[in-house]
Amino acid sequence: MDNLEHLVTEAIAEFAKATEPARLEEAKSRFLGKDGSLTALLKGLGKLPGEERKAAGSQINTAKGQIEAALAARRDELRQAQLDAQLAAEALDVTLPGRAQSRGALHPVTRTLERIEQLFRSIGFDVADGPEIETDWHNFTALNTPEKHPARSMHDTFYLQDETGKVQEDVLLRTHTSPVQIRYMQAHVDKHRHLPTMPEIRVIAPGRVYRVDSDATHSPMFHQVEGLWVGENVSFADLKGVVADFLRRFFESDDLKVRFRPSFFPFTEPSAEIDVAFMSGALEGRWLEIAGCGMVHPNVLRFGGIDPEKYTGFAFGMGPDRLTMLRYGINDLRLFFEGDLRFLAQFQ
Ligand code: 2NM
Repeated sequence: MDNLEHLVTEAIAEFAKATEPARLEEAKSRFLGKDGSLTALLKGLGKLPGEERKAAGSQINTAKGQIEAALAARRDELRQAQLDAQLAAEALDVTLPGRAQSRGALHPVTRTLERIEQLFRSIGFDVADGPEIETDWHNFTALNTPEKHPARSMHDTFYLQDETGKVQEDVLLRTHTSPVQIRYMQAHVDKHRHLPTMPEIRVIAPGRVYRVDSDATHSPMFHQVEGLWVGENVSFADLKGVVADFLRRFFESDDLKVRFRPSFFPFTEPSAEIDVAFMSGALEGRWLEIAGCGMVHPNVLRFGGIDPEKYTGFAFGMGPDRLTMLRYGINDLRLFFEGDLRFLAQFQ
């Protein structure tokens, strides 16, 4: 039967054309299904005379077997192809180099702050902090800053608003860490009120401070470290010794030149600016303004609860941001606060 052979060839070709299992099953039903070509031939057998029917039946069954074998083979092929595609899609190249774990590091200003804290702790200073949202009293009044002082204007100080958006004259972002010193003095006095003489106060207050100012050398948020030493007979000579020793240790330079230049602050009297000059390196011989200091004003001691007739003290304030810029040769303060990893990753 010629057309049987033809049918088998056709089925094999149709199966080969099916590239998806669903198409293959459609092709299958065209040949082997209820209304399929081969099924039609089998149904036609009944019309044939006995002898012929037997021979034709056997030939049709042979063809059916060939078609079924071709179908099974094509099913296997498609299953294998599907598996190959999946394996290719999910391929994992175990020979690729691993992804390097990038190492975190402390912010350069944090490193400076930790270094400053460590150096002051080594000479017996406590490290204190306090709120960044302060009252006008702690930030200005207690620091002997008069009502009409320019620092108190909205031009220089960030004031907070209430729920209705109205400026609260009394609540602000601290402009220096001095209010921490006021709070520390009050707590210290209270803690030792049962003693005949108050133990000395030695404390530094590092932290964030805020001023309305923004350019390459000023950020609206920056850092300060202020120090305070109060006791009986604490003098300006003590101040000079402590500060000069600290700066030489901080910059790891025994021959660092340190000079005190008369100046003015409302909270100290007398007051001075502190300049340093390096004896080597890129900045050799140039005087750099690095900190301010002075003997704590009697009014400030009184606001802290301390009798200025019995005790004296010195205080100083410096900018760790600027110290960090000097230490690493950075020329734009804003780099510290932009969070750009290309900058920060250089301090690992
Ligand atoms: C400075 C300069 C001079 C200072 C004063 C006080 C306090 F609270 F004790 F009065 N703390 N820090 C001070 C003195 C800060 O910064 C440039």
